[in-house]
Amino acid sequence: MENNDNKKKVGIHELYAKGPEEADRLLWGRESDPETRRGFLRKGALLAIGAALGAPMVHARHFPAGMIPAGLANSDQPFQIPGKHPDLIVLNDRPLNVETPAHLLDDKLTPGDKFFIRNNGIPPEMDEIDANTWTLTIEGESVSQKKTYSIQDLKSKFKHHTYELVLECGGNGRKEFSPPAKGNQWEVGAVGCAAWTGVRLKDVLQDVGIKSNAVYIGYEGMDRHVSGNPDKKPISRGVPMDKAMMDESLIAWSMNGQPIPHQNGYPLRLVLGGWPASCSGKWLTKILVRDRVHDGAKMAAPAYRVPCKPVAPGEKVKDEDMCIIEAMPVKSLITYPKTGATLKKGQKLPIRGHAWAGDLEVSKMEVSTDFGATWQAATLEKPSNRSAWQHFSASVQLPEQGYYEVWARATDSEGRAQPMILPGWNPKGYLNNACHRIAVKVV
Ligand SMILES: Nc1nc2c(c(=O)[nH]1)N[C@H]1C(S)=C(S)[C@@H](COP(=O)(O)O)O[C@H]1N2
Ligand SMILES: [Mo]
Repeated sequence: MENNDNKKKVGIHELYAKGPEEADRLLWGRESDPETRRGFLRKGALLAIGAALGAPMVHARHFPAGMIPAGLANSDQPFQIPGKHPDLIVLNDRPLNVETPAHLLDDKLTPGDKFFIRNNGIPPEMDEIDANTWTLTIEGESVSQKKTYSIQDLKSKFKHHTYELVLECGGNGRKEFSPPAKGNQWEVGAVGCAAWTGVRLKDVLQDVGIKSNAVYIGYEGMDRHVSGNPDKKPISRGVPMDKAMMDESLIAWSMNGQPIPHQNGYPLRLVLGGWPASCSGKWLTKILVRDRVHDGAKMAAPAYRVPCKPVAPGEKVKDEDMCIIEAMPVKSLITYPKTGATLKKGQKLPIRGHAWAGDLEVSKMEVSTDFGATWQAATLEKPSNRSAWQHFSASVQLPEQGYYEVWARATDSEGRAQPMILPGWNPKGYLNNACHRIAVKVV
């Protein structure tokens, strides 16, 4: 059974928690009549309440100011993010950070409603976004001339490409770090692989004209800093030119043949598969071509960096000894069965999952049911393209009644395998690619 205990409420609940007066001020403003305490909800407030309730409040104009919608009052009500599967796990609601339980990643390509959300700031509201007037500007020290494109320009000027690309948060697996690392306590589900459609970043950069001194690109998006300070960006990261110029590096407007979901960057985002997903800017408005390593928000140490040399758990590391994370390490996930599955003695247990390895290919996949004493080869499919995840499957026989764990281990094309236990502790809790384990019982 799913456990909703760790699911928190959306920001609207916190707003009501400030008391009816504050809620009144923020939601109803002057439009509320103090005599009758009736009034018109502000447009933004209506949307926020609709989002929190999972449906628009039809008779909103009759709803008394200051009253808490009954649909929000029950603290047991599962939190529902519009367009997202109800069983996703909310780790934080301001900013919104939501992970996918492993068994919900069983699809070959992760559907939009199951794709994790990692926000560093406050996304633009849907009613602030107009895909028809949206523009992307390419500028920076290393462009010959600044240039702006509408989404229509991108679609009509450049060849369209579709690639299956893995996005995994650099902090996926942080929960296992000991001593613990601050930040979202991701378990295993800050990862997904979708078919992204757009234009190649390199085609656009070539059209703009790039100077020979270009070393890095950086992005800016339309989201706002949580402080509300308009001069601060929540995040503005990037990648070296080599990664930017790869065939698979996309400026995308579509995910699995649909518009990109709001929380995943609608209407336009960068998709740089295989690297920390923090490089893949959402709500993309600007790309900077830099003559130096990009120095936007969350590029400086210690964000998205690990010690350049291994350190002991808990050790303090100086900023200058922290190096930027590039391609993500080899990893895999068992997506079927779900942990806790039971089967009858004599039944064979089918196992499925995915494996990925940054910009490399996964060359071997194995499973173990005896805590790693012996390993059995799994069937591993080829990737559709570079930086796509690869599906694996196996069938195991469990000898007698009792508790078992299924462990899965991937090895990349350079011979590096996933470790069984947490690899290289680091202060910020990045790059945990330890083997995934699930529990099963034979009864
Ligand atoms: N504009 C913008 N882009 C962003 C972020 C953000 O907060 N704002 N978060 C980054 C991080 S840290 C991750 S892990 C991925 C998450 O992508 P997703 O929310 O679509 O899963 O988006 C990246 N791009
Ligand atoms: Mo991330």
